[in-house]
Amino acid sequence: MAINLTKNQFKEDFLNEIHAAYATDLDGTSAFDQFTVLGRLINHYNGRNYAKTTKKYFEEDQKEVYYFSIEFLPGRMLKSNLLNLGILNVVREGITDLGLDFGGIVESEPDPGLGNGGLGRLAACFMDSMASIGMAGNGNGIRYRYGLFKQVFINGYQVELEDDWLKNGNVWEIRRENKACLVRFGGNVWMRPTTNNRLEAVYENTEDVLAVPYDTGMIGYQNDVTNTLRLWSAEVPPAGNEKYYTHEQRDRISQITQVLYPDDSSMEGRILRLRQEYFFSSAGIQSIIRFYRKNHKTMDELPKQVAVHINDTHPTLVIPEMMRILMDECELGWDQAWKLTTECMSYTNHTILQEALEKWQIEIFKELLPRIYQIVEEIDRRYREEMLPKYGEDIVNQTAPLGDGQVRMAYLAVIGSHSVNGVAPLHTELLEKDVLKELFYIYPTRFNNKTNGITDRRWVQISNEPLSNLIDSAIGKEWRNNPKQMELLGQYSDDDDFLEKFANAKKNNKIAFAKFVKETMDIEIDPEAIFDVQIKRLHAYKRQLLHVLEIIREYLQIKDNPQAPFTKRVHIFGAKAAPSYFYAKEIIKIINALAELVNNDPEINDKLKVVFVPNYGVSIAEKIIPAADVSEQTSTASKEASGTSNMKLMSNGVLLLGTMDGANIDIVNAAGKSNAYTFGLTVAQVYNYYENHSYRSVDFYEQNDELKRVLNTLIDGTIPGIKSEGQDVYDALIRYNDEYFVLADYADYVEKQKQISNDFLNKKAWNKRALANVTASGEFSSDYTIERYGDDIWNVPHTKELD
Ligand code: DL6
Repeated sequence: MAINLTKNQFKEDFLNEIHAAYATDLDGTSAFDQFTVLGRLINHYNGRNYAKTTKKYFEEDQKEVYYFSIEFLPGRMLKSNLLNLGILNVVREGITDLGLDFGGIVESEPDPGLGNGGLGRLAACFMDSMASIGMAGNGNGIRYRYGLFKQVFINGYQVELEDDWLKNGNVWEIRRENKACLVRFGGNVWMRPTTNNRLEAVYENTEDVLAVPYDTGMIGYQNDVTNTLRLWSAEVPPAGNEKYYTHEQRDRISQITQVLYPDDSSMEGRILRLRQEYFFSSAGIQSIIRFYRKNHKTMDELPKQVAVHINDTHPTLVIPEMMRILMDECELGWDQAWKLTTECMSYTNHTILQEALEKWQIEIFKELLPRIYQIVEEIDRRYREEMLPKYGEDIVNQTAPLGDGQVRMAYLAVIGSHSVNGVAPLHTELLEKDVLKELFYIYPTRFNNKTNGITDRRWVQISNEPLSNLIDSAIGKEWRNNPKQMELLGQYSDDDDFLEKFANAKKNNKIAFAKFVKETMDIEIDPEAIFDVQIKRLHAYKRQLLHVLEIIREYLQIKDNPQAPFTKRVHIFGAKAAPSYFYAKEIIKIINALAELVNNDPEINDKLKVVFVPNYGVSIAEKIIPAADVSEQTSTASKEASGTSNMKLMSNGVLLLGTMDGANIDIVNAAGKSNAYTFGLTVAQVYNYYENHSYRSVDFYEQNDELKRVLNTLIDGTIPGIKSEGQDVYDALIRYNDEYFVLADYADYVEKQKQISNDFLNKKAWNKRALANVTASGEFSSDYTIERYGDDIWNVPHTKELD
């Protein structure tokens, strides 16, 4: 239910809260103060519901999901909380009545940078969906003091600045010091016989870290449910603990929750990452077991009450940690502990890239986590003992948790879980046939697919109000509860009047984005142009380079023939590169150098523009997506597990330009092939190249004059802003045989880009195809994804009926 609040009541509450918080009248407050007061009011309005939800789960002894993720990327929460409480309009009107700027207040909220990309945003969509479909679900992660990093461009280069997002506090979180626990690192551990014939773990010289939880309410969509996202902060244990902490140790402890993904190119960085992973895994499992024991005398019911989800390999240590607690603290034997643990655990794989399947050197692991290592060793020993007679040495050596001097996290996650899923049908198939094929052979029934999803509440209702209002006026509001109802828009596909309104909504979004670009980047862009968007992490496999080559091609085309007709384009990028990923940073520099060249060439004028919006994150995405016309999803076939920006763009009426990879395939199937542009090698062709070692990028270079000319601009001074970057990319593509088949896909990609330029001119046909994408987008709502996780993996019910 929406909260019952009148505008006048709200205004009175707001003014009272301003006085209480700041002891001043409105005119003495900043936009951030006003935001904080709104946040406090929301907490006040929702506090009882939040408490009620928690109590209900406890009293009814409900099974709960604990979603462990190293990233959560929730975005700003003010508007989403207001929307979910059903008071967005009342509050906005009240704020405006008071003469304040609602938009400015929204913008003053820091955007928590607690994630890097799709992985973290998916976790945030899942939190929103769990609460909104009435599922008892908790998030468990790390409260990074500085998050990822703030990206700025200096002379076109990415520079990483500290993102001090917590400097003015965080109105949404509740510090729960009474629920803190200790996490132990290092030292020695030995097993001492006890009087009741057991072995007890004795720890010596450990470094103990206090894990303090900060809880944030995840408010469900107008259903009185509020779940919890629990983020842990590392602190020095309070005085009174018998241990003395040196300055160095104190520093090391606070480092644990300083930044997301510390640079792992050094040993020190790798150790820190492992500390982070164990820290939040241990703290989370300790708090789950502590809570369970309040209601239960034995541990037998644990899997009936608790589902622990391992989001990618980072939280895999929940498996040995749960074993540790069940054996060392709850005094269970190995077999029972293992049975309970595997029944609780489930794992999602999010990548097929070998480099992203985490492995830890045994030496480091053992020293940092001696007791956990003993348990992993025993898991490994028992796995080998059981599987060797059945599957033989080769398969067992390839799949055991320990091998090549490393702890192999993905294998440990599969072996210790009852369910393993990929995130799109193709991805799951590749896990089964390739990446994890031996484990699939051993555990065929464990594997399943759960296609990703996104929440339309943030990605349409909040970020695209013009479109949302139009949908309401056409098919009513039920789609807001049941996104599949967007199918009803199909009836308007030939309705000129509706298509015009639909086009107007897009145009208004484009005008708003153009204004933002002008104000923040001082670049003038024409809302009539095609807004061609690529927003995602910068990675070679995602092939932002194809897009770069297309910009160069278009640039040369205009320069060759300035008077020829040209469909105007704005190429829009948003992307961060990992700080130690040199090649990705070179690509950023090239894009910025191209922007400099193209945007300032009077002959190009406004035919072509390049906009690389710095510091890409949720809030920037909310501005770009509603304004987009073309969604570039150009990964090499087989490499993108799913992609989710493709789904967000789809539900905002954007036509996909993509390879048949990840969830692009499902989007094209849903929207219809004629409503998307697909190009490039198929997965079979890519694998064929691998198997026969037959790819020669230089052949593509030699055989395509246009491609040759475009590539040569990287090294011939055409783009004055670049130096070695151009040469490095050129070498990677030609001398080092183009790992991701950019040149093989170039011609087809360009062909589709030309079609786009042509098709865009027929406005009506374009709008009709854009609408077909919105109409078909409902099935990619994360509400349905979460429903499937609940039914098939977690066995946790939800209260809301979905279509
Ligand atoms: O499942 C969420 C998201 C997928 O949509 C992306 O395709 C995938 O790249 C991403 N995976 C990761 C993990 N590491 N890597 N690489 O971020 O997950």
